Amino acid sequence: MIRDIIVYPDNRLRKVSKDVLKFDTELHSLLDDMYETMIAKEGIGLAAIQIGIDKNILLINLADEEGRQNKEDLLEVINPKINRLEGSEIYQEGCLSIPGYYDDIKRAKQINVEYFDRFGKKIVRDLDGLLAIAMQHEMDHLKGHLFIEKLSYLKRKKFEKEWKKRLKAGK
Ligand code: QAP
Ligand code: CO
Repeated sequence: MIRDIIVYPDNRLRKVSKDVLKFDTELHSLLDDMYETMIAKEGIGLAAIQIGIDKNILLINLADEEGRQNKEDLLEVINPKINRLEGSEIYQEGCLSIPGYYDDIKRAKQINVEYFDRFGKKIVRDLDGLLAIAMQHEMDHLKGHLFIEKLSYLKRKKFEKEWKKRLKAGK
């Protein structure tokens, strides 16, 4: 089932998500709904809170060299923790909850993360490139944070002004 995406400045996006305790069929159907929603909205990453579920769950599905998203590449990430952050890198980010806005954001270049898959199996991985960026972006959602919070004061003011104008115009 495709769910609605919560859009900025909805306060639900500020909630801190909680750990998943049961790796059951209910979790599996939530993961399936998240995947369907992310693909339908043309996203490469989605956190559960973006559909109003305050659980530590996120998906990442990057495109391959041909620009296609393959389900075999899907990462289902439950209760993630970052063990190590290294280096830094700037990338132009976007977010399904802030449609149409993109800006350069600085994050760690390489990370070591641990998380659980849908069966409760523990995974430990080193990530770099877009995968590392996406993981940090999505993990921020689990703490109630959005990428626009990392903008400079002036850029944030400009964003807020443009966003208000857009909301007023009913878009
Ligand atoms: C997070 O972002 C991310 O504005 C995932 O109109 C960001 O899937 C991962 C999207 C940067 C890696 C790098 C954004 C779709 C999708 C929009 C997304 C829009 C339609 C964003
Ligand atoms: Co996002």
